[in-house]
Amino acid sequence: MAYRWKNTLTQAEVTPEPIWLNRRQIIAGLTAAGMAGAVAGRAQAATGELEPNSFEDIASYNNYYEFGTGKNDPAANAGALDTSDWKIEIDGMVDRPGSYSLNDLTEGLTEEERIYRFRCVEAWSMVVPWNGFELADLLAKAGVQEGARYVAFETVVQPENMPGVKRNVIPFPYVEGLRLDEALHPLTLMATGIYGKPMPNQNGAPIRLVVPWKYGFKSIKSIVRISLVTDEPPTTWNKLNAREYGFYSNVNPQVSHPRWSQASERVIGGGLFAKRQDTLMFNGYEEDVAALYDGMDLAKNY
Ligand SMILES: Nc1nc2c(c(=O)[nH]1)N[C@H]1C(S)=C(S)[C@@H](COP(=O)(O)O)O[C@H]1N2
Ligand SMILES: [Mo]
Repeated sequence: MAYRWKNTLTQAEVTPEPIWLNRRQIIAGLTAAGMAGAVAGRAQAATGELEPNSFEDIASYNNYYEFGTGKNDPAANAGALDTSDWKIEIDGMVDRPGSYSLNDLTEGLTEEERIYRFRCVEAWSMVVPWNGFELADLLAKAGVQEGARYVAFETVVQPENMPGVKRNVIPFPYVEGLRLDEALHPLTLMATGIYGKPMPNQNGAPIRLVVPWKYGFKSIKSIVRISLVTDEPPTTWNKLNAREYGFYSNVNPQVSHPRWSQASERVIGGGLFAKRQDTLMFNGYEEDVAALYDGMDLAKNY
């Protein structure tokens, strides 16, 4: 896999506005592939004026409960994660089910970098330069069968390597899910690295989901199973507290968490100059994803 990478995007490097408007005007006429590119490009342009967080920020302030509940626990403990000979089971309603190595899985797929906003339900945020490929491409390889409506994901469990699993801090394996159309959206990424480097263990090595318009807990780490299913799959935080964590969990500044407001977020990094900023509808990806939820009551389907 080849990837291209630039550490930072300056204002001059993002598409100049007049050209950009032009692309948006012709978007209706694009093919599916062209559309995916345009959406990704727009996401890039939308975050292009933002400075990605440092590698150190991204790899040292984490949520990965298998390695402990503290923000520093994953960086301290995830060195023990065994990522050798990684296999992902693809099962359910697919034409080509099986146990795939990472190489088998990613062969022929285009790896790119995507600079995305990342917003945790706990009301902090970062900007992360991910490397990865579109989940849609992987699902196309597996061959999604008619009747599949949801995609379920599962994280590895290695009790001997995972202090949080040993102590049962929450039920494991960690599981997550997306509606099929969310899974197929061009913004939905299977990430294998950050800053052009292999994914740090604490960020979900060797491969994790990234769904930038949803709260961070939807972006499940260290995936070992992907299942195409008919019914809405159980998801870890929803099982733990359905009133606080819904299946959709789209970033929405107007829908408060029962215990705190989601209207603004603490920006990680900057040390003494840490600041708060307003949270954006769908985390800034409204233009690209709002149509997925046309006619849905977003306060009910939180
Ligand atoms: N398996 C697993 N995946 C997980 C989590 C977890 O505890 N276990 N935490 C989630 C939460 S709450 C967030 S905010 C993000 C954090 O990702 P990061 O540490 O790369 O910033 O991972 C998500 N994926
Ligand atoms: Mo989170």
